[in-house]
Amino acid sequence: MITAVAHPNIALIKYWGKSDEELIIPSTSSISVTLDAYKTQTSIELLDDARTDSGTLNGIAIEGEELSRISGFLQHIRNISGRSEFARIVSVNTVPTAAGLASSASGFAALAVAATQAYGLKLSQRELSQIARRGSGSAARSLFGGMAIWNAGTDDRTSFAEQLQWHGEELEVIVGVINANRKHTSSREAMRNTALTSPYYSSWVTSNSDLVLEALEAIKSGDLDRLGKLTELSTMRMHAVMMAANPPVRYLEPESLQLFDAVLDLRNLGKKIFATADAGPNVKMLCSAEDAEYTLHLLQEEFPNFSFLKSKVGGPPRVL
Ligand code: 2P0
Repeated sequence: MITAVAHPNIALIKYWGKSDEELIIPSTSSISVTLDAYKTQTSIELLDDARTDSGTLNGIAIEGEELSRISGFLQHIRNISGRSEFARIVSVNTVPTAAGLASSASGFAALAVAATQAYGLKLSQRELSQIARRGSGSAARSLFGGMAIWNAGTDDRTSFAEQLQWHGEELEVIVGVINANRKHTSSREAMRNTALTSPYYSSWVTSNSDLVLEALEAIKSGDLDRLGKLTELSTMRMHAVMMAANPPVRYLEPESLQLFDAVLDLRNLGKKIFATADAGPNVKMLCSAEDAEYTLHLLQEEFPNFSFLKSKVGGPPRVL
């Protein structure tokens, strides 16, 4: 039995839309930071006599569409390894599932690490990220600690994630949980709908690609102010393109916008803090470690009904 632990990541420059749904090739590159908080721990055991894959997630049997997705992912690994045993997996996810807190990123990153090892594959980080990508796009980025870029590429070989070196001050992330319920529309479905129906989709693709290049420069020069503002820009553009889809997709709630406003107020007080939100209402705030404790305290006072959690930047997955 092999057990691996992986962490979620939050997108600074977002991934939203695919150019190839089957291979999960995104229409733009994206950049993320891995969180230390939350984690997924997944164990896998290959069974000589099983006739299907099976498993549990947080103690509940994995069935239906979720099982087909996981089994399809394991089949891809079996095809590469030339082995045929089915597997049993036991996964415990401490990230609230499907609430826009990147549970599928840590989930498929942990499974990719555990399963490739169980099936005896020896892979480079790049190859591992290509495999994780096939489970869930954002999982490719969770194979790295700190910051990572997922290069969009155009095919299976050229679409992979790699490490980025941050040269600035120490960072932390504050997560503001407004609502940890399962989201109304999966990211996969929402991004498909956006690509097919949003009149702004092609502008999103070209403008977000420009933001990736600018963010790479900001990361290289350790410029938190620039990186944070680019993060907010990519966030708002992503939510705008999906709100213009038909039917519209809206993950942000009024409370999410209250937090965005509060972050702006904190910046006006001189604090280095920047807000982002993914496919859910919860708001993640990238901030300088120096300002984290104080800003967390102010946010907790202003919003006693939300729960806040402060996280350091996380490391790569590890095998236990
Ligand atoms: C991201 N999100 O860059 C963006 C921002 C949500 C908003 O990646 O279809 O679960 O499995 O590739 O990775 C969420 O989508 O989608 C996501 P699939 P995934 O983090």
